[in-house]
Amino acid sequence: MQIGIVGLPFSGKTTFFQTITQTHLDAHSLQKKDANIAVVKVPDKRLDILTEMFNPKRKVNATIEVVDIAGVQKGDHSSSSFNSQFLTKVRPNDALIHVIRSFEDESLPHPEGSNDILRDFRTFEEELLFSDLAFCESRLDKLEKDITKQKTKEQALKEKEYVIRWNETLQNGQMLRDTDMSDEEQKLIRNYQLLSAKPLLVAINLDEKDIARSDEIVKSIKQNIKGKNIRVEPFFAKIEMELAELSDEEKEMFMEEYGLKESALSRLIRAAYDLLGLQSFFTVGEDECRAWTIHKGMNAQESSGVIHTDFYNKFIRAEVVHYQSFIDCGSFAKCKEKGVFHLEGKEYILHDGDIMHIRHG
Ligand SMILES: Nc1nc2c(ncn2[C@@H]2O[C@H](COP(=O)(O)OP(=O)(O)O)[C@@H](O)[C@H]2O)c(=O)[nH]1
Ligand SMILES: [Mg+2]
Repeated sequence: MQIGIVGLPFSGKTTFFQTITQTHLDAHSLQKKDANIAVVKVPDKRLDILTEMFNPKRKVNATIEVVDIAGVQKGDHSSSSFNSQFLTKVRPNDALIHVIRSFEDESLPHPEGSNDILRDFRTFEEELLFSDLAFCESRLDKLEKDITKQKTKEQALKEKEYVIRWNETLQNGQMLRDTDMSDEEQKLIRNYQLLSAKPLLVAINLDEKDIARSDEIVKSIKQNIKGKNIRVEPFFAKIEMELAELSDEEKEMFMEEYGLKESALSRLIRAAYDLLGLQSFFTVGEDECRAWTIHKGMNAQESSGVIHTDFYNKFIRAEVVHYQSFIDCGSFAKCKEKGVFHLEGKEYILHDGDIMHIRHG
């Protein structure tokens, strides 16, 4: 799973990227690290608590890949200003984070001359839409040709129906991420890497002087930015940058002073994870406490395959207890006594936060 950070120059993308890679970098992935791509840990308080209880040798968070993508220039309303180099980097991502600048700095002028969150949001949305429209048009040409050939006719006719519908949606100014789609259609759209279909997290980089007003600002923005696979989250790049330099103890004091409950970066990463339709289940023990990433709706057998293909192939049963029930009971023994521990077959659909032990052959 990979998330691309996009937005206008000087909006705070690289600052955001650097702070998350400093504070949430996965120790296992240090070797992989290069300037623009990093494997980032998905923070999870539940895993922290399980780790405290089991005191294992290792704690392994779920991870997600984040890419810092430069290269959108000033919005040009007449035609697409996404160049091919930019598109090549954006297309493979499963979701996008659009960083929008809302901080003031005279020494660093906004490329459009002033801050305007909704204008920047809409300009970028238009670009995504234009890019997808261009794709649909050229795809339709190609499909028309395929329809004339016996070998490709059947598949092309089926696909054409989809592409015509996407084209209409886009012509109406609607993003593909807002529409209902069958599984087959979603798969096709992912293969084509259409941009307006990707889940979008709008990350507003607020000015630190707006900290007291941040709820109010975000509330009004949210009234204008709505949709199925879109979310708006504020953050303060400058404050996060300062936080990243501090020890844990200093961090706590600093956050209290600003009235912050949680690092915004943790919140943003979790929001992106959720937006991607992902969730976690846990495995626990003396060796390791670990959060595993699965898609919502996956069953016990599919989920066990995320750990190891052998577990998938030789799956017998899963012993499952939900995190909250486990915490309420305090131990596995107590869970068994209270009957909250349950034995499940391969069809069992996992819940976010299930603790699972797999029995296999
Ligand atoms: N004052 C202020 N400066 C910021 C903030 N976020 C980023 N900057 C500065 O703005 C400049 C551009 O940020 P950068 O993250 O490189 O933007 P990018 O072009 O989107 O990657 C850098 O000098 C940052 O230190 C912020 O919230 N407040
Ligand atoms: Mg940058």
